Amino acid sequence: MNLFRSLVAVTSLSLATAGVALAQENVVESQSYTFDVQTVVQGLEHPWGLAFLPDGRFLVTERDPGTIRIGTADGQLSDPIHRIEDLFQPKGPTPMSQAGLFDIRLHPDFEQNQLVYWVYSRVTERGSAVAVQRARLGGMVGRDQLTGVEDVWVMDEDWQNASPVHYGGRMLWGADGMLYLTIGDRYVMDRAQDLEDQAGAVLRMTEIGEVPPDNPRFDEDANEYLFTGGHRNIQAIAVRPGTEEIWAVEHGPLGGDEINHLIGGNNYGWPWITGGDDYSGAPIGVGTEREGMTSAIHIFEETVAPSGLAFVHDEPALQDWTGDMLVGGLVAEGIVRVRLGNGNVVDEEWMEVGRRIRDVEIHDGSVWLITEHSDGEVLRLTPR
Ligand SMILES: [Ca+2]
Ligand SMILES: [Ca+2]
Repeated sequence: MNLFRSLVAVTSLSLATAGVALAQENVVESQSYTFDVQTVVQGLEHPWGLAFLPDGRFLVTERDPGTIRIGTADGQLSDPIHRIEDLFQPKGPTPMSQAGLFDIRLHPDFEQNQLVYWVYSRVTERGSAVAVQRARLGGMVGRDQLTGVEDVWVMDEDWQNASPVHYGGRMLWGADGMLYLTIGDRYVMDRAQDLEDQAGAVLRMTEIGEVPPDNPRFDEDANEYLFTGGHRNIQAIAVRPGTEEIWAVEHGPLGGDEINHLIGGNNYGWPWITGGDDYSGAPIGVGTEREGMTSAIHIFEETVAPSGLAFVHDEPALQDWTGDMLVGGLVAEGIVRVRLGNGNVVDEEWMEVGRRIRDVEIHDGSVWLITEHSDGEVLRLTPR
């Protein structure tokens, strides 16, 4: 069974040794490194978020069943340790639905408090709300449990609706200890420029979902959770190592995926300023600049469909890439490595993996990816 499409950059090799689920070994080539690709676990249902525990195991979310499982580097995968209640799913078959369980991240003080946070689409009377939930991970290895499950934040009723797309759904702990949450425009583009609206934005909140006293000020009607506005749909966000800067890679319209350095109080312009065209082919917006709006640092010429972001930092095995962004791509079916210099992109390298990539992590000298399929996998790319 060849899990990978036949691609120039991916060559099947005969497998000398096989672990529990290391069913296939492949190679991804880049300018600096040749990576061996291991399928660490497979059979996941639309995996969405991947987060490593201090003991080296990982948490992985499955989108539509709304489940959280634990995996190990040697290919073991637990049964679900948790299933989200009140998960929103559209009624009837909706093949394009993006609803379900999204990102998962450990609290910055996880070793002290064992708190895990995740983002999901919660069912409500008005359809669905983006919500952040947390629980404490406890129990013994092999009998892990999430206890004390509670919603720490639920999107205001005014902004809830039943659209099953453009949720955003990534979260991040800032260097300031605040929780940053991305919410897409819910496929109603003008919502991104309504700064009262929690959609089409990045929100900033405390660990218990409250408005921090030092949130940026937009105009007096703006939503008090707003950190940045004017976004289409961000699913790739990270702190740039060695700084407190927050960077995001955003799904644009056709040919308009973009990189932004997020500065609190800024409006990133969607749909007024953007690269690319509407998926219908019609032009959108007024160009790529407008007064009072922040232009993208970079607009990708080809569609990435950016879905996860990790910076390379302090990784001897990936020394040549120190400081670079690794962007996972659904449409790119691989990773795009981006080097920043002087506030611009100075190098861009596309590496084809042959699978729709949903999240990227760097751990233990390897690049770890999850693939977003209904038989999704955790892949480990280790440089030779
Ligand atoms: Ca992750
Ligand atoms: Ca923009």
